[in-house]
Amino acid sequence: MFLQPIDIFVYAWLAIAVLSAIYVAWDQFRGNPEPTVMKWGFVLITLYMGPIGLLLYVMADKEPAPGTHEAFVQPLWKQGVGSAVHCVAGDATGIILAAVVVSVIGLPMWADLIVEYAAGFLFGLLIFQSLFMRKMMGGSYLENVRKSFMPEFISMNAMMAGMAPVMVLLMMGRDMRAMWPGEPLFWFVMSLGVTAGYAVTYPVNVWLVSRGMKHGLMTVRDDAPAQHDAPSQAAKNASHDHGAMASMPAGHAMPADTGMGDGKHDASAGHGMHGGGKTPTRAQLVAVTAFTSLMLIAGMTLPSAFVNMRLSAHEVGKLIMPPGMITTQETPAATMRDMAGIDPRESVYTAPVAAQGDQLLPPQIVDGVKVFHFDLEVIQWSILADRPVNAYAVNRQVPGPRIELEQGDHVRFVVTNHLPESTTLHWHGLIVPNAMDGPAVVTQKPIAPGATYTYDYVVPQVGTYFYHSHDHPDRQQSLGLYGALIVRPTHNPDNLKRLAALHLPPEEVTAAADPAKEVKADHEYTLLLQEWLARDGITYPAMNMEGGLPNYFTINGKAYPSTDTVKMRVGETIKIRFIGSNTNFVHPMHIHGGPFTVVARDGVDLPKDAQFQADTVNVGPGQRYDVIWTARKPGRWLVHCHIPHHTTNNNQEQQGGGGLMMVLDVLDANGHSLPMPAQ
Ligand SMILES: [Cu+2]
Repeated sequence: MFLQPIDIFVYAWLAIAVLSAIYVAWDQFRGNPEPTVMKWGFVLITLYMGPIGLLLYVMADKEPAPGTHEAFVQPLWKQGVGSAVHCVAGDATGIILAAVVVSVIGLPMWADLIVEYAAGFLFGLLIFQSLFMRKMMGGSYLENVRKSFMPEFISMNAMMAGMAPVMVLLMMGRDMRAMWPGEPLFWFVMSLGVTAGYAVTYPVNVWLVSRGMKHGLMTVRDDAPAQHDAPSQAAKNASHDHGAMASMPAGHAMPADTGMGDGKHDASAGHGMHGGGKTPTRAQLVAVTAFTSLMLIAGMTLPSAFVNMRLSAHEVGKLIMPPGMITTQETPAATMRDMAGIDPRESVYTAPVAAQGDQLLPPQIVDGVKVFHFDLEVIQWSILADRPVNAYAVNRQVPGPRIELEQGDHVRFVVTNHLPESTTLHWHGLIVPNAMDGPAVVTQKPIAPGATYTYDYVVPQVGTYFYHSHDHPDRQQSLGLYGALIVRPTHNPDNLKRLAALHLPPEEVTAAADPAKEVKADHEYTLLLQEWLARDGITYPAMNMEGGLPNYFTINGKAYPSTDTVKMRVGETIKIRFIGSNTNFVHPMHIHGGPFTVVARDGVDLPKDAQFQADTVNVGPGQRYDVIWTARKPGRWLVHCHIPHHTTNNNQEQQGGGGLMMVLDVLDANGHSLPMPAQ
């Protein structure tokens, strides 16, 4: 599944790597005249480095015409390629195996690097260099381990110096899918890391070959007679030469005093040494060893200046962080999990583009109790016709369903958590028993993924309220977990009985409880606000922190021009309930066409003499304002936030605005909208 733009390239790269490796394997074993260990070396590095491995093979090693391999591989730069190939093939195999194991076990990144270095070095030395090369070098296994130690150490240090920072910075940077071996991005980053390691160790290998301390490329030809019954390219090549033959490109014997050769072997033993006799001086060897060691230390430690090396794939693996988020060596895993985008693969439902949030949810009546079932899920939701987002939704809508109750109702909310993280719900502004209030950890155990929790209480007050997540609300409420809760006064005797049983102070419960005093209007509209951060197909929780700033804004889950239009007639009134379900910004909500009357604040009706006229109210997070607006003249009258950035969609205007903007369409005397102005 393509989650990020880079994924297309990742898949293409990995496919090319596999195809290239298949080609190299086919071509090598079909008849490229060289030792089996080098054949495998090229196959492995092509698998790891993809087209770059293929390029190296074709340009430096693949016999261009029968019988020409000896001369073709002679140049020092090609010998360096061969030497670096068998270093990288061995070391990288160890490093990659270690990286997989370490990710699965969940070791922190710093330990990851150490284990990878050790595995790479040991794999390279004990298996690839010594065991595989033994055939060509002769001597006992232990002898080969001893002789290979210094060149392997120098070469591995350079390799890891290039590979470590690439792995660390790309794995832990932003798209931490790269930390998990189950993700293709992990393998792509490994591929880049190996390539960087190869690039850094290549010049070192050229030097090692030139000083006779490492093997370069060599030619080995089969001595079997041509197989006439099964003529293959290999057989044809073999028939070209005379008997078993491994040629040294430069024709030099291995110098005995490098510790790499003992001089007993003739050319047929397969030494591919270059620049024979020019053994390094002790000073040169010390200088190169010291320099590559310093490179290694730099490669292993400098990345820790930018990322938190104490984190493991278990803690942050697979997270995708918002662009622009500042992560440092101290950024905790919890911070990253809080700010990470929703993995679109978690989505269980795609809402139709036209789907609306804030839809009235009728209760089930069970023994006189109003029962509501809330299912919390990850869904795909459209805030604009062409802007899908992922959201944490209640009953597959954003905002969650609107709950309309009467004062004194006994309600039961059965909340089932299908989200990938724990959650709770809080009944904002209502006087409920503490255990029903919702703050995670403080008043209740968070509802674990898959678990159900029932909130059960009697509704004490009248007015405009809302519910929202109270477990990591900076993340969950910002991702859509909230909805309106409207309570109306009632004469129902059962309700009044339950209210009396609450023994609440009368001024809290009865101030607006008289249905005769309810402030009514011809129309009613509930307006819930939210900020969004959606980039490159990933939705992040918008927040006031580096990288978390929003680029979309919605009224009832939709950005203008997808917001509702309310049609009215001149003289009619509308009661707008502004609900501060927004989490990070104060939105000065303004209505065109004349002032409105503020009749309630935070659910509490204002006494007549305390009501006031205004044309803008600052709807801060958590606040509610009920206002009555009268349609004075025909026309399209805007309701909008007065921070102009909040009336754009990703900083663009569409049809005259965006985001927190909607239209009150006051029809003319004939019941028609005014014509749109000529554009
Ligand atoms: Cu605003």
